[in-house]
Amino acid sequence: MRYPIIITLLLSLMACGGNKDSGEVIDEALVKQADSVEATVKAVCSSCHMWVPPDKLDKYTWKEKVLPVMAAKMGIYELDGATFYSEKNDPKVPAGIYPEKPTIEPDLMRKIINYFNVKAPETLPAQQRNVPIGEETRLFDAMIPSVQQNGPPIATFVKILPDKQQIMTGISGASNQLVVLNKDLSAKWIMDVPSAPVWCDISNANQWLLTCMGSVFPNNDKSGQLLGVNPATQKAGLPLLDKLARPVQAHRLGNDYLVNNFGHLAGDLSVYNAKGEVSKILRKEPGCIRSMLFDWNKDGKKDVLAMFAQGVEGIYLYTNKGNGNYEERRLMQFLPVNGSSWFEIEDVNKDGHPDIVYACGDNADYSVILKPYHGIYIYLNDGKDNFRQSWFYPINGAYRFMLRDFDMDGDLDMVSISFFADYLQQPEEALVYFENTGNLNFKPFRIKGYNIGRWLTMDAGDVDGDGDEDVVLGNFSQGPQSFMSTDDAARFAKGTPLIMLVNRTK
Ligand SMILES: [Ca+2]
Ligand SMILES: [Ca+2]
Ligand SMILES: [Ca+2]
Ligand SMILES: [Ca+2]
Repeated sequence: MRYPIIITLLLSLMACGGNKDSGEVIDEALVKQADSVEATVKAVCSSCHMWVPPDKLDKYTWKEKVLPVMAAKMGIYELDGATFYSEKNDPKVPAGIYPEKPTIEPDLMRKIINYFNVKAPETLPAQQRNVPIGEETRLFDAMIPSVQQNGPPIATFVKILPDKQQIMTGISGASNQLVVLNKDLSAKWIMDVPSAPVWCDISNANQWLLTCMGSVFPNNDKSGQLLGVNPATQKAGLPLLDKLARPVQAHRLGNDYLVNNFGHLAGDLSVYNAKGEVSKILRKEPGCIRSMLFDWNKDGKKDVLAMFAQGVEGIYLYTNKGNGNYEERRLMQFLPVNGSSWFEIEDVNKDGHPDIVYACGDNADYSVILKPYHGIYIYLNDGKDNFRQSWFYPINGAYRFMLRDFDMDGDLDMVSISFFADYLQQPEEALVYFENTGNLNFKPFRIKGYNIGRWLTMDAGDVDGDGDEDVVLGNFSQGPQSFMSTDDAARFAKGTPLIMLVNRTK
């Protein structure tokens, strides 16, 4: 995730440097030095991204994982005998990512390293949950398909087609396929596609837009495609767009296409015309994990909302000014250690102003540790697009959620999944049902099936046509095996590519 985001883990393994001493006594002179350079350190770090207070990561992670990568981004590839990992020799990395010469003095880099070493805690505090994940909900039954993927399941997306009572899923691995299932989870049709299918826009029933990511695992290739799939013939012609940088979503925008080129070190959110040419770059930044069309200012024209999740993390509004012009405004900004993973726009408190529900939990980059600030947040809009946190529930590795009135009592409930759950200590956080109990409070329940797959993708909709909202989950059994046992990993790899949570309300 970022399976898009997923898998930058390789990088973190390669960062190298000193030893892993903990509990070392810090010299008073070093403490003084840290105090004296604080303003400078803030200025250096803030020149590229939102300032991350030292208490957001532990000492070891700062020193051995994050700061070496940051040093390389500032043109410092070696320091005092340590070599810092970079991708500067990859010819596909665009110019300007890695400076030829250091942009700061090596001695300042030493001071930055000392600053975080002095200020950061030995370990992060534990997660604070006011309400534990309670008993198992009786709202859902889990249904498992009879047909299974050859080899470990790698479901790259799931999508419910409620009008047809069908489910679409993407399969990656030895082959890449788009699979359409009937509501009993039997296969209806299967189509080979050139690379991992990760998103499908079905707004035009005669030509679905299928985003194929190229390389799921992080690299600087441009090998993704946008396919036009005819569901009647179950075929796609030549790609509508080709050589895309790890696209993770595309939406139909009139005759144009809005594409999240998630990329890796480089990427963008761009509009392409019908000829396949870029007609507008909305933001030239990698990490656009989620975009949506939404009429934010209620003028009848669809605006674009987009979340970036790599280095610079935030949610941006692109107000549609007509004639293909958009005006950018940042709605929210998040710490680059958050690992932003998903957001939805809902008027949660029904005051007429769209609110933001947000998840963060990607944990495959440079700081693979459990983070007490991972979880799901509700930010209420004051009517002037200022957002105030009104609710937070911590979930390690929170990856996605769907807001629906699952119990049909008139208010929005939520089902969430986590891809980097603390599988060893509290595996039930990988799949949670939050029942809305009023006044913006939610009661968490475990859901049967939380531990039979590694849930990366989900969708909600009425699959079986009985009037209530069902949920489909996709198992991406590969990827970094952090926070899990070998038994867990083996169980996910032997599991089913997807399950359906059949809503029992009706
Ligand atoms: Ca609008
Ligand atoms: Ca609201
Ligand atoms: Ca409800
Ligand atoms: Ca249903």
